[in-house]
Amino acid sequence: MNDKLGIMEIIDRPPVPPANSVQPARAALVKRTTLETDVTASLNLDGVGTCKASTGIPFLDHMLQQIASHGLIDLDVQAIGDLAIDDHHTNEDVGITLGQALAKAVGDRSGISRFGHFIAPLDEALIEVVLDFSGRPHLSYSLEIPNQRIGTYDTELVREFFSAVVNHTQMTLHIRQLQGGNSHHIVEAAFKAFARALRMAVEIDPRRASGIPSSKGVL
Ligand SMILES: [Mn+2]
Repeated sequence: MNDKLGIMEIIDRPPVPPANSVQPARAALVKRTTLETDVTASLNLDGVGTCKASTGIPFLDHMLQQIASHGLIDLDVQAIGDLAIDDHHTNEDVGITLGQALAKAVGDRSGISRFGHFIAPLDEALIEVVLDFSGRPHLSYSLEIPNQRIGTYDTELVREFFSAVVNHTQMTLHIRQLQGGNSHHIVEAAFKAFARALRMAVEIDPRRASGIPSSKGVL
C-alpha cells in the first residue's frame, strides 16, 4: 500500500449507489369490460412469480401460472365471462387484457433488453419461443396439437390467446414446435418458453440505462 497515494482507501471503498437508484415497480392494472366478459389483470414484472388466476377455464389458469412462475411475474387475473356459450370470448379477452397490462408495465420500453428467446422441453415436447418488444404485432405459430381438447379447453384457443397478447402488447412472437406428441406437454412447454423469453425481454439492461433499445429511438 502506498499511503501517499491512498490506493488502499480507493480500492476498499464500496461503490456508493446514487440516491435515486431504487427503480419504481414496473406494475400495471388493467380492467376491461365488454358485454361478453369482465376481466381484471394486474401484474408486476419485477415480481417473484406469485399467481392468482381465476378465469373460469381451469387449463387457462394452469397456463397463466406458467407465465407467472417461469416469467417471475406477479400476476393476478380474474375473469367472469360468457362460458355458457364456450371459452372463446373469455380466453381471447384474458389475452387482450394481459397484453394491455404488459404494454402498460413496460411503458415506453426504455431500458429493457427488448429481445427474448427460450427453448423449453416438457418430456418429449420441445418448443422454441422468440419474441421482440418491437412495437409491431406479429405472430408466427407452428404448434401441431394432436387433440382437439385438453380437459375442457379447446386447443384452437392457444393460438387465439397468443394472438390477442401479441396484438395488445405490440410484440413480435414466434412459437415453433421442434418436437412434441402429447397435447398437454406441447401447450405447457409453449407457455413455459414464452414465460422465460418474456422475462429475458423485459429484464432491465443496466448498460442501456434508460435509453430506448432501438436505433430509431422509439418502439
Ligand atoms: Mn401441466
